[in-house]
Amino acid sequence: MNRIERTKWFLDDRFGMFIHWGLYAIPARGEWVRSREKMSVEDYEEFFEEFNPTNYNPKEWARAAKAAGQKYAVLTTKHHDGFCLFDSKLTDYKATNTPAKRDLIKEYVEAFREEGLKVGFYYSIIDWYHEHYPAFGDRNHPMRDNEDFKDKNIDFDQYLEYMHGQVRELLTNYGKIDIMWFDFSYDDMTGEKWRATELINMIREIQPDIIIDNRLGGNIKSSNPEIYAGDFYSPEQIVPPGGIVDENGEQIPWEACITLNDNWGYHSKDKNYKSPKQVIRTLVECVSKNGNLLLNVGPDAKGLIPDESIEILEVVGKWMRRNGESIYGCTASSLPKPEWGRYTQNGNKLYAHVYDRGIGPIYFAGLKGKIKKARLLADGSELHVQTPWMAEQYSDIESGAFINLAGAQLPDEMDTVIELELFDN
Ligand code: FHN
Repeated sequence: MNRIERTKWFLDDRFGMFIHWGLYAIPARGEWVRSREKMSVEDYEEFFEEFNPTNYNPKEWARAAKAAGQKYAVLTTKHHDGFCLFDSKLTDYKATNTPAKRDLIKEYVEAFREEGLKVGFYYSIIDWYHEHYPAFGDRNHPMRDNEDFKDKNIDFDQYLEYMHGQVRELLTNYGKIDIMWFDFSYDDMTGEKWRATELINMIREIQPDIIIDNRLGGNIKSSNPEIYAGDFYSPEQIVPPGGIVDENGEQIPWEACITLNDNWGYHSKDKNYKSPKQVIRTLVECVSKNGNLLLNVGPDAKGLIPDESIEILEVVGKWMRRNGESIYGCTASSLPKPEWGRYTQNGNKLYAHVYDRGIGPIYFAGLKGKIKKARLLADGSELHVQTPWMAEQYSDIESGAFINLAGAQLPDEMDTVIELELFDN
Protein backbone atom coordinates (compact mmCIF):
# COMPACT_ATOMS: atom_id res chain seq x y z
CA MET A 1 0.00 0.00 0.00
CA ASN A 2 1.24 3.51 -0.74
CA ARG A 3 0.51 6.64 1.34
CA ILE A 4 -2.57 7.57 -0.73
CA GLU A 5 -4.11 4.13 -0.25
CA ARG A 6 -3.12 3.97 3.44
CA THR A 7 -4.63 7.37 4.28
CA LYS A 8 -7.93 7.10 2.32
CA TRP A 9 -9.98 6.11 5.42
CA PHE A 10 -8.21 8.81 7.45
CA LEU A 11 -9.15 11.56 4.98
CA ASP A 12 -12.72 10.27 4.85
CA ASP A 13 -13.09 10.16 8.64
CA ARG A 14 -11.77 13.70 9.16
CA PHE A 15 -12.46 13.96 12.95
CA GLY A 16 -10.72 12.18 15.81
CA MET A 17 -10.31 12.27 19.58
CA PHE A 18 -6.86 12.85 21.09
CA ILE A 19 -6.52 11.62 24.68
CA HIS A 20 -3.67 12.68 26.97
CA TRP A 21 -3.72 10.71 30.20
CA GLY A 22 -1.20 9.49 32.78
CA LEU A 23 0.38 10.11 36.17
CA TYR A 24 0.45 13.88 35.48
CA ALA A 25 -3.35 13.90 35.95
CA ILE A 26 -2.73 13.68 39.71
CA PRO A 27 -0.69 16.91 40.13
CA ALA A 28 -3.22 18.22 37.59
CA ARG A 29 -0.95 20.92 36.21
CA GLY A 30 -0.58 19.57 32.67
CA GLU A 31 1.59 16.83 31.16
CA TRP A 32 4.80 18.90 31.24
CA VAL A 33 4.66 19.35 35.02
CA ARG A 34 7.94 17.43 35.60
CA SER A 35 9.87 19.52 33.08
CA ARG A 36 8.27 22.85 33.93
CA GLU A 37 8.88 22.40 37.67
CA LYS A 38 12.18 20.48 37.20
CA MET A 39 10.67 17.77 39.34
CA SER A 40 12.88 14.79 40.20
CA VAL A 41 11.68 11.29 39.42
CA GLU A 42 11.72 10.70 43.20
CA ASP A 43 9.31 13.58 43.77
CA TYR A 44 7.11 12.28 40.94
CA GLU A 45 7.17 8.75 42.40
CA GLU A 46 4.33 9.48 44.81
CA PHE A 47 1.98 9.72 41.83
CA PHE A 48 3.14 6.32 40.55
CA GLU A 49 2.46 4.81 43.97
CA GLU A 50 -0.98 6.45 44.12
CA PHE A 51 -2.31 6.09 40.53
CA ASN A 52 -5.63 4.25 40.69
CA PRO A 53 -8.24 5.62 38.26
CA THR A 54 -11.23 3.93 39.84
CA ASN A 55 -13.69 5.55 37.41
CA TYR A 56 -11.74 4.60 34.27
CA ASN A 57 -14.21 3.13 31.82
CA PRO A 58 -12.96 3.52 28.24
CA LYS A 59 -16.38 2.41 26.98
CA GLU A 60 -17.69 5.76 28.26
CA TRP A 61 -14.84 7.56 26.49
CA ALA A 62 -15.61 5.66 23.28
CA ARG A 63 -19.32 6.44 23.50
CA ALA A 64 -18.56 10.13 24.06
CA ALA A 65 -16.24 10.18 21.05
CA LYS A 66 -18.74 8.36 18.84
CA ALA A 67 -21.59 10.65 19.92
CA ALA A 68 -19.41 13.64 19.09
CA GLY A 69 -18.99 12.31 15.55
CA GLN A 70 -15.35 11.36 16.05
CA LYS A 71 -14.35 8.35 13.94
CA TYR A 72 -10.97 7.52 15.45
CA ALA A 73 -8.97 8.08 18.62
CA VAL A 74 -5.31 8.42 19.64
CA LEU A 75 -4.39 7.69 23.27
CA THR A 76 -1.04 8.31 24.94
CA THR A 77 0.58 4.91 25.56
CA LYS A 78 3.63 6.68 27.05
CA HIS A 79 4.19 10.42 27.33
CA HIS A 80 7.49 12.21 27.94
CA ASP A 81 7.45 11.22 31.64
CA GLY A 82 8.11 7.66 30.52
CA PHE A 83 5.14 6.17 32.36
CA CYS A 84 3.59 3.35 30.35
CA LEU A 85 -0.17 2.88 30.31
CA PHE A 86 0.40 -0.57 28.78
CA ASP A 87 1.82 -3.78 30.25
CA SER A 88 5.30 -3.49 28.75
CA LYS A 89 7.70 -6.32 29.53
CA LEU A 90 10.59 -3.88 29.12
CA THR A 91 9.96 -1.73 32.16
CA ASP A 92 8.47 -1.71 35.65
CA TYR A 93 7.32 1.89 35.14
CA LYS A 94 3.83 0.94 34.00
CA ALA A 95 0.19 1.04 35.02
CA THR A 96 0.06 -2.66 35.86
CA ASN A 97 2.55 -1.94 38.67
CA THR A 98 0.50 0.89 40.16
CA PRO A 99 -2.58 0.40 42.37
CA ALA A 100 -4.53 0.47 39.08
CA LYS A 101 -3.09 -2.97 38.26
CA ARG A 102 -4.63 -2.73 34.77
CA ASP A 103 -3.40 -2.66 31.18
CA LEU A 104 -5.17 0.60 30.37
CA ILE A 105 -4.25 0.39 26.69
CA LYS A 106 -5.76 -3.08 26.25
CA GLU A 107 -9.05 -1.84 27.68
CA TYR A 108 -8.94 1.30 25.49
CA VAL A 109 -8.37 -0.66 22.29
CA GLU A 110 -11.19 -3.11 23.04
CA ALA A 111 -13.66 -0.39 24.03
CA PHE A 112 -13.07 1.89 21.02
CA ARG A 113 -13.07 -1.01 18.57
CA GLU A 114 -16.38 -2.15 20.06
CA GLU A 115 -17.87 1.27 19.30
CA GLY A 116 -16.58 1.01 15.74
CA LEU A 117 -13.86 3.64 16.05
CA LYS A 118 -10.36 3.20 14.69
CA VAL A 119 -7.62 3.16 17.29
CA GLY A 120 -4.33 5.00 17.38
CA PHE A 121 -1.38 5.03 19.76
CA TYR A 122 0.51 8.15 20.74
CA TYR A 123 4.07 7.21 21.77
CA SER A 124 6.61 9.70 23.09
CA ILE A 125 10.10 9.11 21.69
CA ILE A 126 11.19 11.53 24.42
CA ASP A 127 11.60 9.76 27.78
CA TRP A 128 12.46 11.56 31.00
CA TYR A 129 12.47 8.35 33.04
CA HIS A 130 14.84 6.10 31.09
CA GLU A 131 18.40 6.18 32.48
CA HIS A 132 19.96 6.26 29.00
CA TYR A 133 17.92 9.19 27.69
CA PRO A 134 20.04 12.40 27.67
CA ALA A 135 19.20 14.59 30.68
CA PHE A 136 21.83 17.21 31.59
CA GLY A 137 21.91 19.97 28.99
CA ASP A 138 18.91 18.56 27.12
CA ARG A 139 16.43 21.24 26.03
CA ASN A 140 13.39 19.72 27.82
CA HIS A 141 14.51 17.15 30.42
CA PRO A 142 13.45 17.90 34.04
CA MET A 143 17.08 17.33 35.13
CA ARG A 144 18.57 19.52 32.37
CA ASP A 145 20.26 21.85 34.90
CA ASN A 146 20.99 19.31 37.59
CA GLU A 147 24.77 18.91 37.98
CA ASP A 148 24.25 15.42 39.42
CA PHE A 149 23.29 14.35 35.91
CA LYS A 150 26.31 15.97 34.25
CA ASP A 151 28.65 12.98 34.21
CA LYS A 152 26.04 10.26 33.85
CA ASN A 153 27.11 7.50 31.47
CA ILE A 154 24.48 7.67 28.70
CA ASP A 155 24.36 4.81 26.21
CA PHE A 156 21.65 6.13 23.89
CA ASP A 157 21.59 2.87 21.94
CA GLN A 158 20.27 1.17 25.07
CA TYR A 159 17.42 3.69 25.08
CA LEU A 160 16.78 3.05 21.37
CA GLU A 161 16.64 -0.72 21.96
CA TYR A 162 14.04 -0.01 24.64
CA MET A 163 12.07 2.44 22.50
CA HIS A 164 12.04 0.19 19.42
CA GLY A 165 11.17 -2.78 21.63
CA GLN A 166 8.18 -0.98 23.12
CA VAL A 167 6.90 0.01 19.68
CA ARG A 168 7.17 -3.66 18.71
CA GLU A 169 5.20 -4.62 21.83
CA LEU A 170 2.47 -2.06 21.10
CA LEU A 171 2.06 -3.15 17.47
CA THR A 172 2.22 -6.86 18.29
CA ASN A 173 0.12 -7.30 21.43
CA TYR A 174 -3.06 -5.29 20.79
CA GLY A 175 -4.32 -6.41 17.38
CA LYS A 176 -4.73 -4.13 14.36
CA ILE A 177 -3.69 -0.57 15.19
CA ASP A 178 -4.67 2.17 12.75
CA ILE A 179 -2.44 5.12 13.67
CA MET A 180 1.03 5.44 15.23
CA TRP A 181 1.47 8.97 16.52
CA PHE A 182 5.11 9.63 17.48
CA ASP A 183 6.04 12.77 19.44
CA PHE A 184 8.53 14.54 18.94
CA SER A 185 11.87 15.23 17.27
CA TYR A 186 13.90 18.32 18.16
CA ASP A 187 17.39 19.77 17.49
CA ASP A 188 19.67 16.86 16.57
CA MET A 189 17.23 14.39 18.13
CA THR A 190 15.63 13.57 14.82
CA GLY A 191 15.60 11.07 11.97
CA GLU A 192 18.36 8.47 12.15
CA LYS A 193 19.22 9.60 15.70
CA TRP A 194 16.14 7.53 16.55
CA ARG A 195 17.24 4.85 14.04
CA ALA A 196 14.03 5.89 12.31
CA THR A 197 14.47 3.88 9.09
CA GLU A 198 14.95 0.68 11.10
CA LEU A 199 11.93 1.62 13.24
CA ILE A 200 9.66 2.25 10.26
CA ASN A 201 10.74 -0.95 8.51
CA MET A 202 9.89 -2.88 11.67
CA ILE A 203 6.50 -1.12 11.96
CA ARG A 204 5.62 -1.77 8.32
CA GLU A 205 6.51 -5.43 8.76
CA ILE A 206 4.16 -5.86 11.74
CA GLN A 207 1.32 -3.49 10.72
CA PRO A 208 1.70 -2.68 7.00
CA ASP A 209 -1.47 -0.55 6.76
CA ILE A 210 -0.86 1.63 9.82
CA ILE A 211 -0.50 5.36 9.20
CA ILE A 212 2.24 7.32 10.92
CA ASP A 213 2.65 11.03 11.70
CA ASN A 214 5.64 13.11 10.61
CA ARG A 215 7.31 13.68 14.00
CA LEU A 216 10.16 11.18 13.65
CA GLY A 217 11.80 13.81 11.43
CA GLY A 218 12.57 14.03 7.74
CA ASN A 219 10.65 16.15 5.27
CA ILE A 220 7.17 14.90 4.38
CA LYS A 221 6.84 17.83 1.94
CA SER A 222 9.77 16.64 -0.16
CA SER A 223 9.02 15.13 -3.58
CA ASN A 224 11.19 12.26 -2.35
CA PRO A 225 10.53 12.03 1.41
CA GLU A 226 12.51 9.80 3.75
CA ILE A 227 10.82 6.48 4.59
CA TYR A 228 10.27 7.85 8.12
CA ALA A 229 8.90 11.26 7.04
CA GLY A 230 5.38 10.03 7.78
CA ASP A 231 1.97 9.67 6.11
CA PHE A 232 0.47 12.90 7.46
CA TYR A 233 1.65 16.29 8.64
CA SER A 234 0.74 17.17 12.24
CA PRO A 235 0.26 20.93 12.78
CA GLU A 236 -0.39 21.72 16.43
CA GLN A 237 -2.74 24.33 17.98
CA ILE A 238 -3.22 25.94 14.56
CA VAL A 239 -5.11 25.42 11.32
CA PRO A 240 -2.53 25.96 8.56
CA PRO A 241 -3.78 29.05 6.67
CA GLY A 242 -3.38 27.47 3.24
CA GLY A 243 -3.59 23.80 4.13
CA ILE A 244 -0.41 21.81 3.47
CA VAL A 245 1.08 20.92 0.09
CA ASP A 246 4.36 19.27 -0.86
CA GLU A 247 7.16 20.96 -2.79
CA ASN A 248 5.33 20.12 -6.02
CA GLY A 249 2.19 21.84 -4.78
CA GLU A 250 0.39 18.51 -4.30
CA GLN A 251 -1.95 18.15 -1.32
CA ILE A 252 -0.55 16.01 1.48
CA PRO A 253 -2.62 14.54 4.30
CA TRP A 254 -2.57 16.64 7.43
CA GLU A 255 -4.25 16.65 10.82
CA ALA A 256 -4.40 19.63 13.18
CA CYS A 257 -4.23 18.58 16.84
CA ILE A 258 -5.94 21.04 19.14
CA THR A 259 -6.77 21.21 22.86
CA LEU A 260 -10.23 22.06 24.19
CA ASN A 261 -8.70 24.28 26.91
CA ASP A 262 -5.00 25.22 26.97
CA ASN A 263 -3.60 21.92 28.20
CA TRP A 264 -3.21 18.45 26.69
CA GLY A 265 -2.99 16.68 30.03
CA TYR A 266 -5.50 17.31 32.83
CA HIS A 267 -5.12 20.75 34.44
CA SER A 268 -7.64 21.34 37.19
CA LYS A 269 -7.39 25.14 37.05
CA ASP A 270 -7.48 25.56 33.28
CA LYS A 271 -11.05 26.55 32.53
CA ASN A 272 -10.19 28.36 29.30
CA TYR A 273 -12.35 26.15 27.10
CA LYS A 274 -13.19 26.81 23.47
CA SER A 275 -16.88 27.03 22.56
CA PRO A 276 -18.70 24.33 20.56
CA LYS A 277 -19.01 26.94 17.78
CA GLN A 278 -15.23 27.38 17.69
CA VAL A 279 -14.77 23.60 17.54
CA ILE A 280 -17.31 23.17 14.73
CA ARG A 281 -15.87 26.03 12.72
CA THR A 282 -12.33 24.71 13.27
CA LEU A 283 -13.38 21.28 12.01
CA VAL A 284 -15.02 22.89 8.96
CA GLU A 285 -11.91 25.01 8.34
CA CYS A 286 -9.69 21.92 8.47
CA VAL A 287 -11.86 20.03 5.99
CA SER A 288 -12.20 23.11 3.76
CA LYS A 289 -8.38 22.95 3.49
CA ASN A 290 -8.18 19.15 2.99
CA GLY A 291 -7.25 18.45 6.62
CA ASN A 292 -8.38 16.53 9.69
CA LEU A 293 -9.02 17.67 13.25
CA LEU A 294 -7.71 15.68 16.22
CA LEU A 295 -9.51 17.25 19.20
CA ASN A 296 -7.99 16.60 22.62
CA VAL A 297 -9.43 15.60 25.96
CA GLY A 298 -7.39 15.22 29.16
CA PRO A 299 -9.04 12.80 31.57
CA ASP A 300 -8.51 13.37 35.32
CA ALA A 301 -6.77 11.12 37.86
CA LYS A 302 -10.00 9.19 38.40
CA GLY A 303 -10.24 8.39 34.69
CA LEU A 304 -13.09 10.78 33.87
CA ILE A 305 -13.11 13.21 30.95
CA PRO A 306 -13.77 16.70 32.40
CA ASP A 307 -17.46 17.71 32.37
CA GLU A 308 -16.65 20.85 30.38
CA SER A 309 -15.14 18.71 27.62
CA ILE A 310 -18.08 16.31 27.62
CA GLU A 311 -20.54 19.22 27.33
CA ILE A 312 -18.67 20.68 24.34
CA LEU A 313 -18.48 17.27 22.64
CA GLU A 314 -22.24 16.77 23.14
CA VAL A 315 -23.09 20.03 21.36
CA VAL A 316 -20.63 19.25 18.57
CA GLY A 317 -22.16 15.78 18.24
CA LYS A 318 -25.68 17.21 17.93
CA TRP A 319 -24.47 19.39 15.03
CA MET A 320 -22.57 16.49 13.47
CA ARG A 321 -25.62 14.23 13.58
CA ARG A 322 -27.43 16.66 11.28
CA ASN A 323 -24.50 18.00 9.28
CA GLY A 324 -21.86 15.27 9.26
CA GLU A 325 -22.29 14.72 5.49
CA SER A 326 -20.60 18.09 5.04
CA ILE A 327 -17.53 16.76 6.87
CA TYR A 328 -17.05 13.04 6.23
CA GLY A 329 -15.52 12.24 2.86
CA CYS A 330 -15.32 15.95 2.05
CA THR A 331 -12.43 18.03 0.81
CA ALA A 332 -11.70 21.59 -0.20
CA SER A 333 -13.74 23.14 -2.99
CA SER A 334 -12.02 24.79 -5.95
CA LEU A 335 -14.25 27.82 -5.39
CA PRO A 336 -12.72 30.81 -3.57
CA LYS A 337 -13.71 31.23 0.09
CA PRO A 338 -17.08 33.04 0.16
CA GLU A 339 -17.62 36.15 2.31
CA TRP A 340 -20.29 34.49 4.46
CA GLY A 341 -18.39 31.34 5.51
CA ARG A 342 -16.66 28.33 3.97
CA TYR A 343 -17.17 25.54 1.44
CA THR A 344 -16.54 21.83 1.73
CA GLN A 345 -17.21 19.46 -1.17
CA ASN A 346 -17.83 15.80 -1.91
CA GLY A 347 -18.16 15.15 -5.64
CA ASN A 348 -21.17 17.05 -6.98
CA LYS A 349 -22.35 17.93 -3.48
CA LEU A 350 -21.10 21.36 -2.45
CA TYR A 351 -21.67 22.30 1.17
CA ALA A 352 -22.05 25.98 1.99
CA HIS A 353 -21.21 26.62 5.64
CA VAL A 354 -22.98 29.92 6.30
CA TYR A 355 -21.72 31.82 9.35
CA ASP A 356 -22.86 35.33 8.45
CA ARG A 357 -26.57 35.75 7.68
CA GLY A 358 -26.22 39.25 6.27
CA ILE A 359 -29.56 40.41 4.88
CA GLY A 360 -31.53 39.18 1.88
CA PRO A 361 -30.47 36.21 -0.20
CA ILE A 362 -27.15 34.38 0.16
CA TYR A 363 -24.97 35.01 -2.89
CA PHE A 364 -22.96 32.21 -4.53
CA ALA A 365 -20.37 33.68 -6.86
CA GLY A 366 -19.62 31.52 -9.88
CA LEU A 367 -22.59 29.19 -9.48
CA LYS A 368 -25.12 30.70 -11.91
CA GLY A 369 -26.93 27.87 -13.68
CA LYS A 370 -24.85 25.25 -11.83
CA ILE A 371 -27.12 24.39 -8.91
CA LYS A 372 -29.46 21.50 -9.57
CA LYS A 373 -31.10 21.77 -6.16
CA ALA A 374 -30.51 23.27 -2.73
CA ARG A 375 -31.46 21.91 0.67
CA LEU A 376 -30.92 22.93 4.27
CA LEU A 377 -28.68 20.01 5.28
CA ALA A 378 -29.90 19.86 8.89
CA ASP A 379 -33.51 18.99 8.03
CA GLY A 380 -33.47 18.39 4.28
CA SER A 381 -35.92 21.24 3.68
CA GLU A 382 -36.12 22.70 0.18
CA LEU A 383 -34.40 25.99 -0.62
CA HIS A 384 -34.96 27.99 -3.77
CA VAL A 385 -32.38 29.39 -6.16
CA GLN A 386 -33.82 32.65 -7.46
CA THR A 387 -32.55 36.02 -8.63
CA PRO A 388 -34.10 38.81 -6.55
CA TRP A 389 -35.89 41.80 -8.09
CA MET A 390 -33.49 44.27 -9.84
CA ALA A 391 -30.47 42.17 -8.91
CA GLU A 392 -29.41 42.08 -12.54
CA GLN A 393 -29.02 45.86 -12.43
CA TYR A 394 -26.60 46.07 -9.56
CA SER A 395 -24.91 42.82 -8.82
CA ASP A 396 -22.35 40.67 -10.54
CA ILE A 397 -24.87 38.08 -11.54
CA GLU A 398 -23.05 37.13 -14.70
CA SER A 399 -21.71 34.22 -12.75
CA GLY A 400 -23.55 34.20 -9.48
CA ALA A 401 -26.65 32.57 -8.01
CA PHE A 402 -28.86 33.60 -5.09
CA ILE A 403 -30.62 31.47 -2.50
CA ASN A 404 -33.23 32.84 -0.17
CA LEU A 405 -33.08 31.99 3.52
CA ALA A 406 -36.22 32.73 5.53
CA GLY A 407 -35.82 34.85 8.63
CA ALA A 408 -33.36 37.47 9.77
CA GLN A 409 -31.27 34.99 11.76
CA LEU A 410 -29.54 31.81 10.64
CA PRO A 411 -31.29 28.54 11.58
CA ASP A 412 -28.02 27.53 13.29
CA GLU A 413 -25.80 30.44 14.28
CA MET A 414 -22.85 28.09 14.82
CA ASP A 415 -22.92 26.93 11.19
CA THR A 416 -25.93 26.68 8.89
CA VAL A 417 -25.10 24.23 6.11
CA ILE A 418 -26.75 24.47 2.69
CA GLU A 419 -26.33 21.37 0.54
CA LEU A 420 -25.99 22.32 -3.13
CA GLU A 421 -26.33 19.53 -5.63
CA LEU A 422 -24.43 20.68 -8.70
CA PHE A 423 -25.17 19.67 -12.25
CA ASP A 424 -22.62 17.20 -13.53
CA ASN A 425 -20.04 19.07 -15.62
O1 FHN B 1 5.21 17.99 24.21
C1 FHN B 1 4.08 17.43 23.58
C2 FHN B 1 2.83 17.85 24.28
O2 FHN B 1 2.87 17.44 25.63
C3 FHN B 1 1.62 17.22 23.59
O3 FHN B 1 1.71 15.80 23.65
C4 FHN B 1 1.61 17.69 22.13
C5 FHN B 1 0.45 17.06 21.38
O4 FHN B 1 0.71 17.03 20.03
N1 FHN B 1 2.83 17.31 21.48
C6 FHN B 1 4.06 17.80 22.07
C7 FHN B 1 4.36 19.23 21.77
O5 FHN B 1 3.42 20.05 22.22
